[in-house]
Amino acid sequence: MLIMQIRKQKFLVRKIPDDQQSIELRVAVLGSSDVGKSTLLGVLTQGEKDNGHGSARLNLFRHLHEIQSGRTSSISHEILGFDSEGIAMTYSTCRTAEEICDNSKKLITFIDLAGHRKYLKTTVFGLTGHSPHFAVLVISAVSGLSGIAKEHLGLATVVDIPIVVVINKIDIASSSCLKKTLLQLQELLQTPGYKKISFQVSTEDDAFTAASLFASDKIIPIFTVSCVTAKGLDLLYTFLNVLPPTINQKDRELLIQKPAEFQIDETFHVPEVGLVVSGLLTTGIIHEGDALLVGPSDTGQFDTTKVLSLHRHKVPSRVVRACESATLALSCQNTPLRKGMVLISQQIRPPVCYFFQAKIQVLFHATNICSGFQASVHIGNIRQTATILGIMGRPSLSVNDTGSVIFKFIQRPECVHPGSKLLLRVGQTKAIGRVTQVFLLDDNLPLKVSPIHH
Ligand SMILES: Nc1nc2c(ncn2[C@@H]2O[C@H](COP(=O)(O)OP(=O)(O)OP(=O)(O)O)[C@@H](O)[C@H]2O)c(=O)[nH]1
Ligand SMILES: [Mg+2]
Repeated sequence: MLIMQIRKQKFLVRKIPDDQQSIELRVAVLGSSDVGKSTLLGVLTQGEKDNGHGSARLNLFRHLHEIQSGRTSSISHEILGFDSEGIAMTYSTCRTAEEICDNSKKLITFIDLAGHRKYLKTTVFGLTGHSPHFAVLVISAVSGLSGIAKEHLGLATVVDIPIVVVINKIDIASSSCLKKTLLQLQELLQTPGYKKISFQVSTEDDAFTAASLFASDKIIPIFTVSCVTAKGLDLLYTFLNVLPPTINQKDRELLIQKPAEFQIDETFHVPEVGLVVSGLLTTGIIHEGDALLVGPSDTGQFDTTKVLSLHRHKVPSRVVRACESATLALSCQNTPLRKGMVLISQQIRPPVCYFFQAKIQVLFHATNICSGFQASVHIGNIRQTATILGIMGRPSLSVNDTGSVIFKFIQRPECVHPGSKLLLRVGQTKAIGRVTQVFLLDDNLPLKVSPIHH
């Protein structure tokens, strides 16, 4: 489906104007299988109700097996816009993604994630690698909070991503069932670890209040909706429309002035187009035609490449600025590309390392974490197994302990910035922290963290 969209766009000549800047919010959608995540996104972005048998989700699927099973397995992106009057720009008000972008002052990119436990790794990558501003946790009013929903909620909380809860399927839930689900959720949010209060949104005024309290990180808003009757969706639209941007224009200008660095989240090979990467531009600005470096390769090298064309929100564009996600077609080069790599301006000396140090806090582990322990480490778009080589000043770490740890990536070097957030995960074991220094591959010199701004 994505390939078809990119192919189709090859024939579109008009591009997003260079000076058009809209607010972009990335929203990850979490929750267990079958609660209606894809359906909710289908209904919000298409502007048409679901039939209760999966009609609304069809546009979001990317693989034939997803259409056949009805189950999301990969990460897909959908856009919803709002014009200057706050009117939702969907595929029912606009014919194309281009029209949605043209007419919108604010664009929301939804990242549809898989609910089934067997895709948990991909879902965690969606939370860490795709850098969402916040997450929507969808729960079915009928079946209530499942184990995996609790796990998703816990993960989003530990990686510090604010959460909005949507209780779906209220059309088929009895009022006692809905009450039970609400109570279950409120009880969970009162347990230690979740320090925020829940706020049920029942009126238009509540939606405004929820947006302002949510922006100052005080509450977890709860919406009750049905994708079949559309009940409650107007309040969700209002909330999404009035939610302020997460970064002010001045801070963003500072990021735009830095040299370009683009995190690669996904790579594709598109027939007739060639090599395509998608991800987030964290700093700087990239124009069509720019020459950049891409890497690191398995040996830590960077290759030169050229940006042949770029798309934002599936629409051809000439420029992408810091804090925007984009899809770039690159000229062929020798290194095979993978997610976790970066595209950087030729002025940058990238912090590539095998070894790095991080201050971590163990959130859950049954016994003690000692030297030699291996786990999957997520740092932004990087996901790789790393070994703990040593813990500073102590032999081991157990639950709730905080310590400074030296890691080594087991497979290949990565580009890691001191100060980056880190999530460590294997089975039930979870730890979070920040990278404090990296040991550069070239000369093994430590690159220390600059003062961290939380
Ligand atoms: N009655 C009713 N059915 C709904 C509603 N929302 C979704 N459904 C149905 O629930 C089923 C599952 O929806 P999906 O959107 O595929 O669920 P999902 O959460 O994306 O599932 P995974 O991709 O496996 O994680 C579909 O048959 C939908 O038609 C709703 O509000 N009411
Ligand atoms: Mg789905």
